[in-house]
Amino acid sequence: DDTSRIDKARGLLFGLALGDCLGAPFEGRSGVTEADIIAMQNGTDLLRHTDDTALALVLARHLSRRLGGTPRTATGRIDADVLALEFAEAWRAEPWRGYGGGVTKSFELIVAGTAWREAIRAVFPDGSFGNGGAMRVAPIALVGGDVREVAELARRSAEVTHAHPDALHGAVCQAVAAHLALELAPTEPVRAREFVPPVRQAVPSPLWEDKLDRVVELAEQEADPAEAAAELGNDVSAPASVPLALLAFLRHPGRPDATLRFAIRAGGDTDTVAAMAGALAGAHSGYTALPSHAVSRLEAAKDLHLYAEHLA
Ligand code: R7I
Ligand code: MG
Ligand code: MG
Ligand code: MG
Repeated sequence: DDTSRIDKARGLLFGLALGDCLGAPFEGRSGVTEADIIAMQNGTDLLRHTDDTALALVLARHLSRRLGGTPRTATGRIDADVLALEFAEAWRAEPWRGYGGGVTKSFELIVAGTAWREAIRAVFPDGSFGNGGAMRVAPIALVGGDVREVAELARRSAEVTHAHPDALHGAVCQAVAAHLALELAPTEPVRAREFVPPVRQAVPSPLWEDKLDRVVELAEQEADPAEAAAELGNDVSAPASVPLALLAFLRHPGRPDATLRFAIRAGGDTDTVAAMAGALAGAHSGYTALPSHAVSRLEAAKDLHLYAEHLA
C-alpha cells in the first residue's frame, strides 16, 4: 500500500545518507568498535554527508523532474547530457565533499564545456572503476519497474562518470539489490541463497559472479566484518566495495543499525560501503526501522523527505 511504499522509499534514501554520514568519520581507520559507532550515532552534532549523498540527491532530483514524461522509456527518465552537467555542477558548488580524484578532473572539464564522453576518459583512459556510480545509484530502484529496467537505468546513470565495465556492473548490482529489497515485505525473511541469484544474473562477468557466490557463502557462514573485508575487499573500486555492502545487508536483514555497524567495522571505504548497505537495509525495513535519533540529525533531511515522497 501507499504508506509502506513511502516508508520504504524514505528508508532507501535516508538509509543511504545515514550510512554515508556515520561511515565518513571512520574512512580508512582500522580497529573501529561497535562502541565507537554507537557514540557517533548517539551524539548531538549535525550529521554531515559526503559526495555519496550529494550525488544521490542530484540523481533523485533528476528522476523526480522527469517522472511525468511519456513514453516512460529509459531515455525519457534519464537525460545523460543533462545528468552529467547536474553532477558536475553539484561538485562545483561543494567541491569539499570528498570526491575522488578521477571524477574531480572529469567534473572540472565538464563545467568548462568538454563533452562528458571525452571528459570521463581524461584521467583513466579505460574509464574509472571507482564505486562512484554505485554509491549514488539507489534512487533508480524507486522508478524502475522490473530488474531489466532497473539495470538499464542504473547503467545509464553511472556511465556519465564511470565508463569501466566494473563500475557499471557495480551500479547495476547495487540498483538491482535495492529494487529486490523494496519488493520484500519488511517482515519477510531474507535468505542470501534466494536473494542473490537475480542480482548475479544482472552482472554477467566472471569476476562479479565469483564475488556474489562468495557473498552467499560468507552470509551463510556468518562471517564477521574483518573476514568479510579480507575476502571481498573494502576499497574505492566497485568490485571491492559493492559486494561487501550487499553482505552487510544480508548478515543482518531487518536490523538496519546492525547492517550499518557491520559495514563500518569492515573498514576501508566506510562512507560508501555503509551508504550502499544502508540503502538496501532501509529499502527493506523502511524509514521507521532506522535509528531515529541519528536520522533526525541528517544534514539533508528535508531534501531526502521531498524526493522520497516524489519518487515513491
Ligand atoms: O568513483 P569515484 O566517484 O569515487 C568514489 C569514492 C567514494 O569512496 C566516495 O566516498 C569518495 O571518497 O570517492 O571517483 P573516481 O576518482 O572515478 O575513482 C575513485 C578512485 O578509484 C580513483 O581516485 C582511483 O584511486 C581509483 N581508480 C583507478 N585507479 C587506477 N586505474 C578508479 N579507476 C581507476 C583506474 O582505471
Ligand atoms: Mg564519500
Ligand atoms: Mg573518500
Ligand atoms: Mg567513500
